[in-house]
Amino acid sequence: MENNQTPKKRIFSGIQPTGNLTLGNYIGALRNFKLLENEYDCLYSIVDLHAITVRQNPAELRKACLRTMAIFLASGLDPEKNIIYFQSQAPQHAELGWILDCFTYMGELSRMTQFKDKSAKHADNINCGLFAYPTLMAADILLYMTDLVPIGADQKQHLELARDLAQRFNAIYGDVFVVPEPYIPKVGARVMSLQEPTRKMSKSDPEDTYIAILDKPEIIRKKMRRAVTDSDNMVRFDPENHAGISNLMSIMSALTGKTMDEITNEYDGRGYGVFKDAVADAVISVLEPIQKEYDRISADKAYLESVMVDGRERAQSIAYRTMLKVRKKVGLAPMKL
Ligand code: ATP
Ligand code: LTN
Repeated sequence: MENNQTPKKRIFSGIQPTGNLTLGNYIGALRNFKLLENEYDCLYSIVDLHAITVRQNPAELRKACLRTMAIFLASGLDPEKNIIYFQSQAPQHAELGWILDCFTYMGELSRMTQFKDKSAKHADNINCGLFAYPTLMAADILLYMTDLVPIGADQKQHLELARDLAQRFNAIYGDVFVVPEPYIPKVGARVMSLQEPTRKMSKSDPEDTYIAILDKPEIIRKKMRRAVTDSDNMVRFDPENHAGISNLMSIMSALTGKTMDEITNEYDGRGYGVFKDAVADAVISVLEPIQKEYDRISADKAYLESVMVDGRERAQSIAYRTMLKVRKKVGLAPMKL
């Protein structure tokens, strides 16, 4: 880089390798990653340490890790422009996570909506990792001196904690961490479940509630047709009172760029069947090319491995420098006397 250029801002985001990535993950996160790669210095992590906060089948998790990496690449992310890597392969995440735990109050973590939701869902396994999930997420972000964090609206509360922790740490030890800002898309920040449209679409919910990025066209059409809507056939955007149809409109708008008014003008009065088919067409035309790339990339193990090794080396070299600073500030035993 030439001296007269200001350095690019840094972006960090993570996706858990749990189950099948959904249309929600694509619209709320992945496709925005691609839009940012030229303007920013980006790290995108597959956060497998976060995934084990709920019980996982080891063989499934291993597969899901590789599948997620292949989907990142298939959706167009360039592994040279972006650092794409597995969280657990840069051990500094766990190290900083622990240190930040020592600066986080129980009360702060108890208020987290995701913790409340997930402990209700997994009542037999409310473990300390699930509770401390947000401090590990803060560590992910702060390790890389991140300026901006692209996330869906559901992660805003966690990002607030990362900001609070950065500020708290800096107030004690001087300027160590960059205080990160959220970067939430205007449309599609919260794609809702097809069956319970007042809840977010989530890859750990039952199959029929979400569209997976790898779902074949006939499955997408079937799931769309079964999506919950009202019984009056009106196509109007009113998420409070008509969550189902509004969700389908948001998906349509996010994928085609049409405004809600344009969608209403085009489809109102023509019946939900027609509209649902049109939404299915829009989804299929975005996902089909990604699926083709996915098939190609996931068959090329040598390529996947080279991305994995390169990603972790680049991530570790940044993380290592941050940890030297943090260790020194906190007063941990020096590596050299
Ligand atoms: P899980 O259901 O397994 O907890 P998830 O589907 O919420 O997972 P994550 O890996 O936690 O997926 O999220 C990855 C990214 O995708 C995050 O930035 C998150 O905000 C975004 N995201 C997840 N679900 C949606 C959704 N329904 N709409 C928009 N963005 C979403
Ligand atoms: N908690 C996020 C995934 C995640 C993340 C991150 C996102 C883990 N670490 C750092 C942004 C930045 C989720 O559940 N969606």
